[in-house]
Amino acid sequence: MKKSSLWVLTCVLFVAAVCVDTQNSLAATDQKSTPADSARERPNIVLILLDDLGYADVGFMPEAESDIHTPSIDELAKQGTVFSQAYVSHPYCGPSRAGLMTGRYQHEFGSQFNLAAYSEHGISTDEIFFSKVLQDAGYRTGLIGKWHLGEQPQYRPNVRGFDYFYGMLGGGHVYHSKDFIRQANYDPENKQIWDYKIPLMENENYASESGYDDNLYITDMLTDAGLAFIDRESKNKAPFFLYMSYNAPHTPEEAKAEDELALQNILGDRAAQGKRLTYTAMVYAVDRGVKRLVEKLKATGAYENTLIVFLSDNGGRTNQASASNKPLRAGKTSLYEGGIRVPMFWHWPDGALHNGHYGHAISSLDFYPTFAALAEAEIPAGKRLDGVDVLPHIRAGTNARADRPLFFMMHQPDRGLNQSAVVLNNQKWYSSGNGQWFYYDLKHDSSESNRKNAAKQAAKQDRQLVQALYDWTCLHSEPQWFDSPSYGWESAWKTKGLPDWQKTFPKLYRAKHCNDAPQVKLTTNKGGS
Ligand SMILES: [Ca+2]
Repeated sequence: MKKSSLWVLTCVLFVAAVCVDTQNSLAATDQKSTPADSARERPNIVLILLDDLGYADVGFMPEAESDIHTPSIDELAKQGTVFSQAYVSHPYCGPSRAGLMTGRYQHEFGSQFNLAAYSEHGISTDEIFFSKVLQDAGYRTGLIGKWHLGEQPQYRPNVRGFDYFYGMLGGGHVYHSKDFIRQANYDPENKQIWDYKIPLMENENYASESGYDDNLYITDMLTDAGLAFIDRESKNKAPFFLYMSYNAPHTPEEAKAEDELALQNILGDRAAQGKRLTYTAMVYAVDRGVKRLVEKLKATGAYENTLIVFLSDNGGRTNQASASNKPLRAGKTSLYEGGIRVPMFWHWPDGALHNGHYGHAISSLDFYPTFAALAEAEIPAGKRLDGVDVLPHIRAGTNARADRPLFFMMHQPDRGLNQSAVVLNNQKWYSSGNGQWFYYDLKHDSSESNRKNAAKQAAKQDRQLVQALYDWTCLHSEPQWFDSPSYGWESAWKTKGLPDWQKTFPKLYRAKHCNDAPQVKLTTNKGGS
């Protein structure tokens, strides 16, 4: 290993582990994204997060499927910046959202698994969400839709930085109101009830059912709530942050019949069939929602100075043949690109964004420091962050992460394995967790189909990325929960000796690795005041 390369990686890890406090304080308080920003009103931020949307399942992506119809989303993307190498920090819902809201890898605070329905657990309150940082900076904040970061009162949106919440605390919901359990028939003490059917919430109460009938569709209900939020908040001088967390197109696959018909009419022979038609109609319902959100932003005068960010929380589900992540390999719950690389655009007319395509790697971990800088917010003292303020790079088209690898790990207790990957620019190392590591050249092989040839070409120093990934595991905390008890993952974790770094990193493993690494902090950060 060359000394210079080692230094770069040491620096990367050192910055990741220790230096971020200073860096991000500076980013938040002393630096403006451009000098012009200080003269401008702080922008509104609308974050549109879809659930399990495939990489090719929205029209603006380079290899979009022809049976997808998303004209309103595509129009925004065309006027904004499209990202072809945008990552989330985990290949499924809960941990990905934990990374998004905390700006940290979820493994560092024990949130590696989904929260089960009715769980007593939630994301550690030591972790200050960026919603709280924006709220403290004077933003009016709203979450519409899916939360999945803790159902108990101390973990709910209203105490994690959201002035307003409308939606579901758990991991998803059925789509048609005829299938919702009405409040009059709902027993909150009955934990046998499928949580996807329970009444929607508004702040700390169940949402009003006034005007309910059996023909409502949840995607439209969430859009309606988003429109009402924009209506209310655009009247205030304060900027707003609206987190539109649609549960579509996550299962259950339930579309409006008229959306399926509309796609058949519009697309003719190109329209999908069967379950794929249902899925594409669920995405189309979101597109109809985005159209209305844009119209509302325009009608209220908020449009020009609103940053709209659109992405998916993880890759699409290909195992039931509904989603498409073309040309990427695999999908949700995989650390191949199809599980972690997601469709994304940013749109902000007043924001001087780089128009067109941004091809460098970027992560949802970068949102926290970027949004905080935009909001001129103060990041809490001692808050650890794993991302960077990417806005200057998005404007300039430069690489925000040229020397900052992205780490990925998905524990699979039932198999006793840690599926693992590390990406730096176009270099990627991947292991299913059995100790074998494969190199992929993502620039020429984004579908990760050529591991053998690529492995021969891989420069020896690239293996240092696996070392960096191994070093990162020193920051991990034990999982605080293990998804549904019915999976048996907690006992499997123990009986199979996870995390078992020796199995994942056989060539690098040292029993005392973490204890003798000076840059390592094993304690959870307290996150300031
Ligand atoms: Ca998801």
